[in-house]
Amino acid sequence: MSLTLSRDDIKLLTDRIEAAQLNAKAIPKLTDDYPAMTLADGYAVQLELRRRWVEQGRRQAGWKVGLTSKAKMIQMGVNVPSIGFLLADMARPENSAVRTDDLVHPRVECEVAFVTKARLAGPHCTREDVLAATDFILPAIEIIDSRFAGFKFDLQSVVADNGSSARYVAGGRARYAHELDLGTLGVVMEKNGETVAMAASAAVMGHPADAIALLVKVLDELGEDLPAGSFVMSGGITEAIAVKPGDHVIARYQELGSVSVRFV
Ligand code: OOG
Ligand code: MG
Repeated sequence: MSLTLSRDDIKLLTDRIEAAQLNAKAIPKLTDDYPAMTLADGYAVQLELRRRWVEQGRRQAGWKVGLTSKAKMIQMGVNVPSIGFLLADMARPENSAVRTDDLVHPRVECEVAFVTKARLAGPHCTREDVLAATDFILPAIEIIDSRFAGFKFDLQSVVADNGSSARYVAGGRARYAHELDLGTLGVVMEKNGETVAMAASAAVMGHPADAIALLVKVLDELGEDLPAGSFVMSGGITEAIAVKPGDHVIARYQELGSVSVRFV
């Protein structure tokens, strides 16, 4: 797929996304003004956003894969996975109070996170390659926040918006991948003491390591690799749940303990 946007358009759309993120103010999806935008254009905007922020001194911690489960695809009406980058300053401590006044309309997701110990690269990365390069697994909660009005978008727009990345909380109990059956881990999400979603990790492409393999293939298409020491989230297992100030969320994972977060 090729670029339809000029360098100037890419800069202009990156300005829009950057301002929406920094001011926590929703904007129309980018394809309203640029209907011919392609997936490659979306990644060009995401790359420009990453380049600017890294240049400003923000550090990349890893990546996230999104729209990897049926539940998420159905919820968002997009059926192709996307990737986004994670900055170190988007991380929040477990059980901390996460502000919502700097977010547009936050939602939470339960995800299996991987921390890598070897570089992964190339167009043929497999589940086995991912597991061999995995240092350990952590349970995580991702706090996504689309910058598009009504949390409505298409694939090109959400990719430009860095896959709705906003905050993330890792915690629980770290485990070696070989100690787990990563395809069958159950997770229950509770909000304010009530169960709001539940599923098993197989919901993520059959096995969450397959989502990491997909990430490596997308990175390869973008001319990049996944360095050792990366923190990678494999995608929401259930649909995402909206949160507001005062809410308390806990994700209870089989074998991995639990992760919690509060919103203020
Ligand atoms: C896009 C990001 C999806 C996931 O885990 O599926 C995502 C969105 O739904 O806003 O992070
Ligand atoms: Mg996610």
